[in-house]
Amino acid sequence: MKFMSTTGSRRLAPAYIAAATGLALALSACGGTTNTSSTAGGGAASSSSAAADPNAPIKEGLKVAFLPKQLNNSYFTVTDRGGKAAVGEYKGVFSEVGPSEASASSQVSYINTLTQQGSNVIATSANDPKAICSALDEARSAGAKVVTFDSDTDPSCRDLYINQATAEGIASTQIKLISDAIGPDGGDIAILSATANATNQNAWIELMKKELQKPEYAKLKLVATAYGDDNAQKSQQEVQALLQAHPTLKGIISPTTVGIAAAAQYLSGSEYKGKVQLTGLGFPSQLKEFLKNGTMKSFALWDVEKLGYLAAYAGAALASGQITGAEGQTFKAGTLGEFKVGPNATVLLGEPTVFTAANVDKYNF
Ligand code: RAM
Repeated sequence: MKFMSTTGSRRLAPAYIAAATGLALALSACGGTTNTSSTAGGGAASSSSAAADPNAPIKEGLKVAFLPKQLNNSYFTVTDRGGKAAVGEYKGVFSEVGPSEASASSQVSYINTLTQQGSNVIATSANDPKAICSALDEARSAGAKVVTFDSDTDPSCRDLYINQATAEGIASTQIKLISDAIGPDGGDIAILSATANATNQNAWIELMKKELQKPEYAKLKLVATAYGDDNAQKSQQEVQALLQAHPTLKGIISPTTVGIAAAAQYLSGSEYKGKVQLTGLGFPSQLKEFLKNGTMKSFALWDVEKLGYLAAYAGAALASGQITGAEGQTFKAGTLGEFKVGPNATVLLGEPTVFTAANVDKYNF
């Protein structure tokens, strides 16, 4: 898979992320308003073959629903906060629904309900590439536009995928970080992932395996992949099991905000602190103490709030006829500016940022 930036030369570095929390400013206008969108529905949404009109105004009163992998995961609290801010800006009606655990088909019943309620936009991070496809097909037949963000479905099941950063960049960054943390002697490493079906984590794992084949990583050996299901307790149990089963383990990569926080917590209070390295994808606010107490040296993430904000604007652009999802079309995402649709109906947010003890205090998400 290849993802392309809209804004080609747009290089989004730490400063870009630093502005993230500014979005919170826009929160007040949204959500609670019972600005019911009785007319915003089916009309434009069902005109699948209509040409895109980049100058079409965003319709008022669009019903925009965010359906995360699971509700009790702070990653999605932040994406959905960004989504809510965007929906408030364009005077839509925001809602958030979702399961309490991230199993493959746990989102299906929520999609069905949203379809019945006449949602105009469903923005979802998929727990499985296929399990929600027929429910999404029904939603689209009923006139909804479907935007995936964070974790994609099969591309045929949605109108657009908002990618947080290229999968290749996310994978190579994590391998580089674990390699640097362990040092030139290398050794055995393991991955602590989220759920076994997650499209995003599985894509990154495949690309990390590919990256490990490069000569510079010849001394790193991936010995196991475990799944903590984005559940803190299970993630910690999996870390313990990895350490017991692989006494030679030198490092763990956890490409999930839930997994990495649980692993850091466990390692920090154990004999392995500073001996078994840990990196992956996590929130600066949750992990800074572990950078400072010697449990971790670095980790990465992207601007989570802006991911939700962009997804909400992309959904509105689709539902208002500004774009249809064809490559090369452009739309404006509020304060983030203009984005272009890349290949495979994908829009790219930016690039991952690496956090270390030296820069982590600059970030407050
Ligand atoms: C977890 C989820 C999410 C992933 C982040 C990095 O919160 O699994 O899908 O993108 O981690």
